[in-house]
Amino acid sequence: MVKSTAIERWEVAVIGAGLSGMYQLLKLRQLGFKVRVYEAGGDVGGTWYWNRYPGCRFDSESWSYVFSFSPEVLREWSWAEHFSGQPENLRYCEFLADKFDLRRDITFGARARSASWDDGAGEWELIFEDGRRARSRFLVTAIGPLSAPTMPNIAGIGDFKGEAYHTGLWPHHPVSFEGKRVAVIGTGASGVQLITEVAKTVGHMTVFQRTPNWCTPLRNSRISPQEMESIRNRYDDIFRRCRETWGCFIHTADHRNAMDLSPEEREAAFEKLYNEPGFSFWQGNFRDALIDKAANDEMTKFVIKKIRARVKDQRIADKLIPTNHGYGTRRVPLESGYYEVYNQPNVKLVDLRETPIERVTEKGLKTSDADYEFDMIVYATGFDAITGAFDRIDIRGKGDQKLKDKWADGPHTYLGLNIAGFPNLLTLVGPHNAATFCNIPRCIEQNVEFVSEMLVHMREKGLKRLEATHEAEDEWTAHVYDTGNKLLAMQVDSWITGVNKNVGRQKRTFMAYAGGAPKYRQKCEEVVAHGYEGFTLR
Ligand code: NA7
Repeated sequence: MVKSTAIERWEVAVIGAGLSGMYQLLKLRQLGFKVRVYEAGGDVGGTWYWNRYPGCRFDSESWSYVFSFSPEVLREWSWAEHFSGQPENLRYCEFLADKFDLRRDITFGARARSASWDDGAGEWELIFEDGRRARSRFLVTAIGPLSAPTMPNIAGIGDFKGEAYHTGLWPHHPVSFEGKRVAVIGTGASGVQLITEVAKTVGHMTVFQRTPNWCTPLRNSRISPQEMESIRNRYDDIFRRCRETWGCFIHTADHRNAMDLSPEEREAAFEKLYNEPGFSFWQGNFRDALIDKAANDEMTKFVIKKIRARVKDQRIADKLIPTNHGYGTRRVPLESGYYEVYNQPNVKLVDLRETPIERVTEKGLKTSDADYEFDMIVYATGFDAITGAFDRIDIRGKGDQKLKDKWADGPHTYLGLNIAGFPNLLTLVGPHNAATFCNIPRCIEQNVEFVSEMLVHMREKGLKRLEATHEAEDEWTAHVYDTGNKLLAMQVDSWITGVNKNVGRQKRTFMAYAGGAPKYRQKCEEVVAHGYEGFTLR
C-alpha cells in the first residue's frame, strides 16, 4: 500500500531500531531533539529481531554486552546464561523499548529506499519502499554491520519446492527439523551455531562447506540468581575492563609474545585459554598471535590437534581443518559441540572445493558429482557486510553523488562516522569505525554519545551543517589501512576484507578499524577537544 505523500519533518531521522538506533533515539530525545526512527522490521532489536535461527546466541559474555548507560536497567535486568540465546537477547531489546517508551517515536515496517541530500534546503530527504517521505536536517544511519543478508550466487535458487530459509531472515513461526532431510549451506558463525542445533533433532543433515573456519569452544553456562547479583555488583569493574581492551571484550590479550616462550610454556598457555569461555582463545591470546606468522602458526597447530581429537574420522577432520588461513584471521565462530556433530551417522559433510554446487533443483541440490534431495535448505550464507546495508539504500550526497560509487573501491570515511560530500550524515557503526571489531554495545555507546554531543554543540552554536573535510577523510582512511595492514587477517578473503563473491566483490579492501577501541575513543576525544577538527561546521 502506498502511504500518503505528506512529508514528515524532523530535526534528526534515524534509520534502524536495533541497539544503536534505540540508544540514539533515547539520547536525542533526552536532549530535546525532534527525532524519528524508521525501522524496516516489525519491532525493535535489529540483529536479534532478524536472526531467529535455532542456536543463535551471543559470543560476547552477556553481562559485558549489556548497555551501561542506565543503572536502573542494570539493576532490573538479569541474564540467565553467560552467553545468552537470541530469544532472551531480543527480550532485552524489548525490555529497553518498554522501559523508555521508545516505540512511540519509531515507525515500523518502513524500509528506506533512498536518502538524498538537498543542498539548497540543507536537509536529507528519505523515501521509503511504501512511498512514505520524510525530511530532516540530520540523518543518522543505525543500519548495522551485518544486516544485508546475501543468498548464494547459484543457478535455480527459486526452483526448490521444499522449505528454504536464510539464517538472517529466519521466520517468526517455529521450524521443525525432526525427521527431515536438511541441507545447510555455509559454515560461518551462524552456520556453526545452527548446524549444532539442527543436529539434535534432524532426520539427516548434509552440510555444504566451501571454506572451513577455525572454531573454538564457547563454554556457555547458566547464571544463578546469586551469581547474577555478584555480577551486578561488579558492573563498574566489568565496563572499565572492557574499555581498556582492544575490542572491548572482557578478555585482555596476553602481553607476552608467543615466540618468546618455550614450546611447553606456550602449550600450557594455549591449553588454559582453550578451556576458558568465550573469545578467550582469540582475544586473550599472545599479543603477536594475530600479527606474526610464526606465532599464529603455533596457535593454529594447537587448534588442529583439538579438532583432530574431537572428530573420529580423520578424513572428515581433514575437510574441517582450514588450509588457506591461520586461526583468528577470520571471525572465529564459537561452538558448543560443533565438531562432534560430524561423528553422527546422520550427518554428511560435502566439501564444495572438491564438488561445487552446480544448481538448486526442484528437489534439492546438484553438485558436480551428485544429486541430493532435501525437505529443507538452510542458507547460512552470511551478509553483504558493513557496506551492504548502505548500498541497499540509494544514498546521494552533494552534487547527486552516489555513496555506492564513492565507495566502489572500498569505504572512505572520517572516523567511520561521516563522509566528505555527505553533509549531516552520521553513520553509527559504519565502515572504518572501531565498532566494526567490537563487543558492539560498548562501541555503540561511544558512537551515540559522540554524535549526540556533536549535535548539541551545533545547536548551541547555531550551526546547521557538518561535513568531514577531504583531507581529514584521506588521513583517516590511510590510518585505517595502516592499522589493518599489520594484521594477518588482511591477507585472507573474508567479510572483514570486503570479499563477497555473492555480490561480485572479489577484490580485498578493508572494512573495519584495527587500531582498537581505546585508540579510536582517544582520537574522537581529541577531535572534540580541538573543536571538531577535521569537520567543517557551518
Ligand atoms: P559468514 O561468516 O559470512 O559465513 C557465510 C558462510 O556461507 C561462509 O561459510 C561462506 O563460505 C558460505 N557461503 C557464502 N556464499 C556461498 C556460496 N555461494 N556457496 C557456498 N557457500 C557459501 O556469515 P555468518 O552469518 O555465518 O556470520 C556473519 C557474522 O555474524 C559473524 O561473523 C558474526 O560476527 C555474526 P566462504 O567462507 O565465503 O567460502
